[in-house]
Amino acid sequence: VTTLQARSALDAVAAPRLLRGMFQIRQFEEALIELYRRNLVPGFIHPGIGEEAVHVGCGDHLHPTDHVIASHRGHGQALAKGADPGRMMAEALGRRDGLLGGRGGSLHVGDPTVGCLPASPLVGGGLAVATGLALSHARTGDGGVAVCFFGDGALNRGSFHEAVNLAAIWRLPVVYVCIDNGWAISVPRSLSTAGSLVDRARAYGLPGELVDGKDLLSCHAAAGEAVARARAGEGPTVLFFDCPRAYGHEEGDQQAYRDNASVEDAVARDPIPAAIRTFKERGWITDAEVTELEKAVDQEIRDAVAFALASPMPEAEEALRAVRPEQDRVHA
Ligand SMILES: Cc1ncc(C[n+]2csc(CCOP(=O)(O)OP(=O)(O)O)c2C)c(N)n1
Ligand SMILES: [Mg+2]
Repeated sequence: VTTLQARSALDAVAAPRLLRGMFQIRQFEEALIELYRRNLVPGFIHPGIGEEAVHVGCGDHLHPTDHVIASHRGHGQALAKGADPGRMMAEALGRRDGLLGGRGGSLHVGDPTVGCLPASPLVGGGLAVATGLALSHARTGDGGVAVCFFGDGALNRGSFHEAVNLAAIWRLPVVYVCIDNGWAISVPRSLSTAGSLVDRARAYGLPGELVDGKDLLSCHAAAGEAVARARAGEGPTVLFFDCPRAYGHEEGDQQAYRDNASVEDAVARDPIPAAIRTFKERGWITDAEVTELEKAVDQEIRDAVAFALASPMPEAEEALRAVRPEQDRVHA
């Protein structure tokens, strides 16, 4: 795992913005977990607690016209791309004012208006879509970039190899972001994935890097270089973020398959206090400013929850809208 602090371009101006982003994601998910425990959330939720540094480290380099394909652990990925927390909370609750009208729920959060497309229900399903988006950016020459988030569980699907190979041949403007949390539900990576992760990128002639996914400066540096490379027409990068899973696979997962020490180690490597420590050491932020940021985000998330709870359930006939093109339904 490489620490890339020396390569980081973060400074006193950017630091509070990124810290705010991490607070927003953490508080959003904590509020969502609370609503879930009150039985207000249909389906399952997959919190990404402990992955916030990767989300904001990547999102910070993207323009609204760039694209992100979220994974099933995608709340933070979408928020870091600019999704509105209130409409996202409403989406997770299946409400009418949700980002996708309540059709997608937590598993499929996304906001096409800010370039964030929702997760595929298939692990690894976003890889081909992101590659297609990158092809479209390359064809139109608009300078746009696609970023694809996926977990270590997707590394052995054919879609990973097919997508990365084609993107390498065509030098597409895409960044593949593997968040390696060490697990695919209850299967540890050591039982599913052979060989070195970074070698997988090298096999396709691409730069690949294993980055400390709990260190905001490293995440921001690695993502910045990969996005710049893609934007400059120099082709794809595969980034592997080492990010031990600090939470269950889904809310309610007791993790009986895992020893407590590994959970405790992952929880102890919390990226948020670590970033605050670094920022304070460098004189980029004061305790008072941290408290201010946290308070502002707390209010934002309270408002998001209130907005979501006030939103009605969609009408039944809405369920089939946008499932197929309109003419399909006419001729069906
Ligand atoms: C093709 C496919 N196989 C199995 C599943 C069931 N499934 C949902 S999440 C998951 C684990 C994914 O692990 P990983 O990609 O590492 O992401 P993480 O959950 O660790 O963030 C599995 C196996 C699925 N959704 N799609
Ligand atoms: Mg995983």
